[in-house]
Amino acid sequence: PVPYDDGDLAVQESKPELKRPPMYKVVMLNDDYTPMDFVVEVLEAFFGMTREKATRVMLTVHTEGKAVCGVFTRDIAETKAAQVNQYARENQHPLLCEIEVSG
Ligand code: TYC
Repeated sequence: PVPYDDGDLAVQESKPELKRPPMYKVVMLNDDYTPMDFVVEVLEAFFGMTREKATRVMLTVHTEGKAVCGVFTRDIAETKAAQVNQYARENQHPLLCEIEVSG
């Protein structure tokens, strides 16, 4: 509140001016068929991971069932997941990413 805020809801300064955009996790799912090398390639190409990081994330997905590839605004998360799913489909692999609200 500011000194001249009389509590009227119409006074803009009585509410926060800015809200952070909701963030979305891109989650990669395990399956029994996609080759490990292909998953590592995808994590490098679409999420900018080093070979070492991509290998760690791939193995986490493989052993835990899923792992977070990154956290983005909604548009970016949706685009990344769609790009991965399309690229996997084009290469006849069942690999899938999904998005979920973070926090
Ligand atoms: N489970 C797969 C295999 O044994 C490897 C794999 C890892 C698949 C991660 C998908 O997101 C994935 N070939």
